[in-house]
Amino acid sequence: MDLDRCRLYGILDLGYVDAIDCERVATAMMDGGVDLIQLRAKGKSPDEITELAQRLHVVTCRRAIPLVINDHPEIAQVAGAEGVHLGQDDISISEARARAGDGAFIGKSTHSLSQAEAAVVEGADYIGFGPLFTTSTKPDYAPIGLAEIRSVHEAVPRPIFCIGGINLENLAAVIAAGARRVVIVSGLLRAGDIASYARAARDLLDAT
Ligand code: TZP
Ligand code: MG
Repeated sequence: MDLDRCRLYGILDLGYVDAIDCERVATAMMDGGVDLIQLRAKGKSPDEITELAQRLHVVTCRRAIPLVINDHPEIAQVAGAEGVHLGQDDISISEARARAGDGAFIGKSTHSLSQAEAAVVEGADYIGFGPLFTTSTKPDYAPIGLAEIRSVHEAVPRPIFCIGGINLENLAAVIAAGARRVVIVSGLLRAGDIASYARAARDLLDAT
C-alpha cells in the first residue's frame, strides 16, 4: 500500500454518521478525492463493527481506497480491511500486526514530537499528529497548535497526517505551517455536500 501518495484521510465517525448512512457517506468522500477511509465506531459492539466494516469494504474496494479500522485488528482481518489505527492507550503495534494479519498497515495517533518518534521506533506505518486545534470529536485532548508541524516532518520518516479541528477555514494555515497530509472528520461529516467539501480540501493540498 502506497501511503506516501495519500494526502486526504476521512474518518467515518459514528458520533456523526448513522451506521445506515456509512456507505453513502463513504462514497461521497471518495467522490471528493479522499485517499483513505477509517471506520471509528466508539461504543459499538464488535459484531456491529464487523458487519459495518464488511459492508464498507465492498464500496471502498471498488475504488481501491484503503479501509482502516480503528481499535480492532481482528475486525480488520475478518473484513479484509487494509489498515488498523491505534491510539496511545491501545495494544502495541506488533500485537495489532499479529492480530490483523501480515498485510495490514498500522497507524498510530500521536500528540507530541516525542510520541511521533516513539511510534516510528515501534513500527508505525503512518502517524496521526494532533489535535492541532480544539475539537468536539476528541474533546479531552489539549490542542497542540501548529508550531511542531515542521519539526515532526523533519524528524519522522513516515507519512504524517495532521488532525484535529481541521476544516476548510484553517486548512491553508495548516498547510503553510508544513502539513502535507490531513485528516478531516467533523468538517467533512457536517458538510452539506461532502464530496464538494472533500474536493475543496483536496485542491488546497494538491496546490502544495
Ligand atoms: N485524533 C486526534 S484529533 C481527532 C482524533 C480522532 C479528532 C479529529 O476530528 P475533527 O472533527 O476533524 O476535529
Ligand atoms: Mg483507540
